Amino acid sequence: MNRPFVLALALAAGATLPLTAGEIHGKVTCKGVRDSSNAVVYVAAIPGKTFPAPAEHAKIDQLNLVFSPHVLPVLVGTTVDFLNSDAVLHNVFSPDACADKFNLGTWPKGQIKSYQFKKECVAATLLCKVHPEMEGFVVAVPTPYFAVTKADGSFKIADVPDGAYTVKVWHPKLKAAQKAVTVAGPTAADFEIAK
Ligand SMILES: [Cu+2]
Repeated sequence: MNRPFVLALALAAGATLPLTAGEIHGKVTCKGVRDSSNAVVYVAAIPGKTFPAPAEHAKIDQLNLVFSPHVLPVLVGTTVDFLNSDAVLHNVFSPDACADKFNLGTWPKGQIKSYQFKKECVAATLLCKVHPEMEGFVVAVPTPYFAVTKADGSFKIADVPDGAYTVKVWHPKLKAAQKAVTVAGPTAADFEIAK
C-alpha cells in the first residue's frame, strides 16, 4: 500500500501519526583516504527525547589480529561483547575518558569480555596491549538512528520518524561534519569530509 493511503487509513481509524515513517539515505564522500567506508552517520541528540539502553549486546570480534568490525556505532547504553577468535591472547582497552579509559585485561580464544558504553562517546578508540598495530573504534551515539558507510560511501538509516534533526558524520581519520536535515519520508543527505 502506498504511504498516503496507509496514513489516511490510520487517521480514519483515529490513530496517531506513525512514529517511523522516514529514512535518511545518501553518500559520504571521503577525501584523501582509500575509500569512503567506515564513516558513521547518525542523528544527534534530540531535545527532550531519550532512548532506553538496548537489552541486546553488540559484538566486536578479534580475528587474525584485527578488530572486526573496524568501526562499530552503538546507541548509548549498549553493552559490547569483545570476543577473541585468535589462538593468541588479546587485550582490549580504550584511552578515551568518555569510555572510562576501560581496560578489560587479556583473555584467550573463545572467551568474551564486555563493556557497557554509558555515555556519548564519539569515538572510543580500541587498542590491544599485546598487539600495538591493532586499532578499532566504538562510536556511542545518543539516538538509535545511525549507519556506517560502505566502500562507495553509501548509507541508509531506516525508520527515522519524520522531523527536523541534526545529522552528524564521524570518520576515524577525517574531520567530522554535520548538517540540518528535515526528514519527510525517504530523505536524501550527502556529505563530503576531508582531513
Ligand atoms: Cu591483540
